[in-house]
Amino acid sequence: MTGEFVNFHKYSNKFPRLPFFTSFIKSNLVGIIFLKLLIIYTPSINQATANSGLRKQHRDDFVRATNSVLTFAIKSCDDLPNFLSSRLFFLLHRSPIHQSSRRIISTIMASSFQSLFPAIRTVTISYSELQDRSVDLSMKIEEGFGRKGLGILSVTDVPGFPSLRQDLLRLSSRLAKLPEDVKKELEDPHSRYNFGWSHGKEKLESGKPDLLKGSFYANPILDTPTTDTSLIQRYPSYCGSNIWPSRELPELELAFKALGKLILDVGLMLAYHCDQYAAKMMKVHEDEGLEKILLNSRCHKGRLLYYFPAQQSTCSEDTDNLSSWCGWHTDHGSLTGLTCAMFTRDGVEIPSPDNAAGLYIRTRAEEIVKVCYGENDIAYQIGETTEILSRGYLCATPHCVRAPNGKEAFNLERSTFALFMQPDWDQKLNFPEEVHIHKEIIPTNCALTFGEYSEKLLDKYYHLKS
Ligand SMILES: O=C(O)CCC(=O)C(=O)O
Ligand SMILES: [Fe+2]
Repeated sequence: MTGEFVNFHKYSNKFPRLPFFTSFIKSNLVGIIFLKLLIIYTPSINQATANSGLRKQHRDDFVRATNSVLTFAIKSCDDLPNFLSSRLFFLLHRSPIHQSSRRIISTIMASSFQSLFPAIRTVTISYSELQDRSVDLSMKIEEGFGRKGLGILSVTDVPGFPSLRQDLLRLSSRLAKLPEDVKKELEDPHSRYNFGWSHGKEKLESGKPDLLKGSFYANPILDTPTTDTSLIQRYPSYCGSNIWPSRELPELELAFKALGKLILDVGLMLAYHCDQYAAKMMKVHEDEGLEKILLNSRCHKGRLLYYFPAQQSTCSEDTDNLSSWCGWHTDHGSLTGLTCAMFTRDGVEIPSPDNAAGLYIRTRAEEIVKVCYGENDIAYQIGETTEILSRGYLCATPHCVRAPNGKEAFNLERSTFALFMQPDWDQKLNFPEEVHIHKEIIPTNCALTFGEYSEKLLDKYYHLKS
């Protein structure tokens, strides 16, 4: 899914904007009508072609050709904002609509209509509602995580959260600016850089090393989840030990653990309500609910992220792209907690200078939206493992991060924190008979542990095993 999306973006960039075509459309009633007809009817024509009795080769050629005209026309006229945006939104919600047209429309909206993205507020649940186990929050869970939901929700008014967020996020640039030899000491190649400092070790969508951001990973709950050397050897990214810069940045450990623990505690409350929601549709075994799985886990992982200022990043190729700071992906574990990012310039906190920069998600309706939530809210997203175990009633959310553009981007840094809550490496996962993601690695009638499942996933998709 992600790959297709990225390829399309490259493909759509090949279409030039021809000034004469733009002025023809804008100054001429016939041009406007032509564009309207093109936008309204291309998806329907493509859908009809896909369902027709033509040979597959011909159907594909035809759809490709009409999509090319549509792409070209929209790219030529991307400053006809109101008409286009409302029309595109309408189309995105139209059903049926040919998949490729849907992708084109949402991608073009995302890449060309910078000021026109729908900026959507997350579904919110207050901390006091969440705390009450007798309240039925199914509607909100469905709106946030359900099959037709937005894909993200946030928890408001969490006591103590604002100061813990600030305390930790302020340390990220100090960590990133430590001398190179100090950061090298904080690296852990054995865990594939899944503990301690990691910079340039992960890959961008282009396949180049990701130098745009630095990450610091640690388990906020357990410094040493196990001393069993065979387990550490087998599951180094879960069973390894934390590495703290105790001399150079001693404040980091406390701040990281305090924030990570709070996001986990709130995540557990949310997990209880997710289980209540899922139980309305399917049988949730007492020991296999999300809350129990997270409660029993020894391998939750925090990630403190620092996005370097633009002129320091060595990769300029991706800067015009929607996923220019962090590529499209779905998180692999159970539930991810996210802070609202902090923007700084020369270490001084500033409001985000570019509204288009930040977290984007692809909703269940295949629409790309910029998500907004309060500075003091904790946002949560479902990971793939929960999507599989809940038979798709709780859906994982594709997301990416867009870098700021233009003058405002100069010297701008972004810091944020993610807590990846995931099952214990020893947790037996009883997969449903029908799974719709990662089918190839999930055996039927056989339970795998989360550790085994993750190994298979790495072998199959990431070819990272040494
Ligand atoms: O930087 C962000 O806001 C999101 C980071 C993220 O998605 C991740 O670390 O998995
Ligand atoms: Fe993520």
